[in-house]
Amino acid sequence: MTAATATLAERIRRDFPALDQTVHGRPLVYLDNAATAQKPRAVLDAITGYYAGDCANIHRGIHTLSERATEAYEGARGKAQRFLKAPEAREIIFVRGTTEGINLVAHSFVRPRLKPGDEILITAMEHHSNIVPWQIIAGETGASLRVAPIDDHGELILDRFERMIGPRTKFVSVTQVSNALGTVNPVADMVAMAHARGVPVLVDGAQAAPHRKVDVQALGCDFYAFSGHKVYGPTGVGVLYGKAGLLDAMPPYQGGGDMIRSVTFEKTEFNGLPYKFEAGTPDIAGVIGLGAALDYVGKIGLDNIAAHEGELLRYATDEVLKVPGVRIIGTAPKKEGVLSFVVDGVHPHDVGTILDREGIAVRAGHHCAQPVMARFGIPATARASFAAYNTFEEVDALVRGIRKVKEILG
Ligand code: C6P
Repeated sequence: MTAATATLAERIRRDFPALDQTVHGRPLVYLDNAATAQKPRAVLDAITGYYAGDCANIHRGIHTLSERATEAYEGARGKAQRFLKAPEAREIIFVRGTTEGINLVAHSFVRPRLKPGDEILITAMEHHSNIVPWQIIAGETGASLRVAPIDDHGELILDRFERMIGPRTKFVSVTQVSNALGTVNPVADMVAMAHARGVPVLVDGAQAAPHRKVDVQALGCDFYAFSGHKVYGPTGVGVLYGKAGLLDAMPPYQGGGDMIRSVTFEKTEFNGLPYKFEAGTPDIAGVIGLGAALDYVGKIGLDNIAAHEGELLRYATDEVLKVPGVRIIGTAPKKEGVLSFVVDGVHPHDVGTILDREGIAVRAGHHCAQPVMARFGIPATARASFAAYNTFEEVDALVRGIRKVKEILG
């Protein structure tokens, strides 16, 4: 631990009202950040500010409140563009979250290109959101889903992945960071491998965007999706980045208001980017809150966040492994933010329940990654996941909690 990183967590904790509470009489230790992160006051204020002062629909009215709301909403698009280093603001589509971003690409971009015998390639560490949409469109078109394997550490077997990209591969969709294992994938290399064979790639950034700088141009990916609520923003809002040329050529995902230029009963002319993909009144407050969250993260600095969380993960890994009978699931050399573990003879749900009695919030279950659990031959894990505001003392509390689990049930 360095003084600088300790100061970072301690300084910013005060920005998060939810952290300042007790649970079952103990100070809350919130280690379920991969599920959703807590929100800083700046985000809560931005949401309240919209509802209290600027509440109006966007892109429609010429009145002042509507103009203010539109400005804040479109301002957030610019923030998301800079956050991802996307070349153009119109390449940023506001969606409900990573899940909707992936579904949009599956249905508007990939499905129309599929014919029987075609393949979509994913990896064995994907979240259900990056499996099920592909299964659905494969089932509808006679295409199939191929899965690149991972090794016993939870690391992608890269040469197997590369060899699986063949003439039938029409699309590759991969996670940058595994939510169940913490593995960081070499996505820039994976994109290059796919592009060398002319195959477009979507990167699921749900667990990466909160923890590291993302540069979609450096990654070279065609699409990138992340969720606002894991980046200290509100639930119900996220971002899909797509290369303008691809988005332009895609049909809309949904029809409705705002995504049209003109409508008659005979014909509709669609709006341009990004509005073609934002049918209906969006989550205006959510988008504005997301903009505030990206500002907040930018102020702290993703490099500082990454350095702090890296130290927390190393410390937690060392300390948890000192407890006899605890096994870490996911031991790839490059990991981020996530410590999944099992305690010999104790069901992970019981681990989660006992930790909760100690005020410690972890997730226990399959983490919406059942195939990962199957790969490791376990039904579930307990998962501690870190954010910028977590401290080394909280890791100590987690380790004490695990020892208590062992005392009670081990
Ligand atoms: N993982 C977790 O506890 P949504 O639900 O659309 O915001 O994000 C879906 C998603 C997609 N990909 C990855 C890698 C994810 O981790 C998630 C969400 C949470 O691990 C909730 S299941």
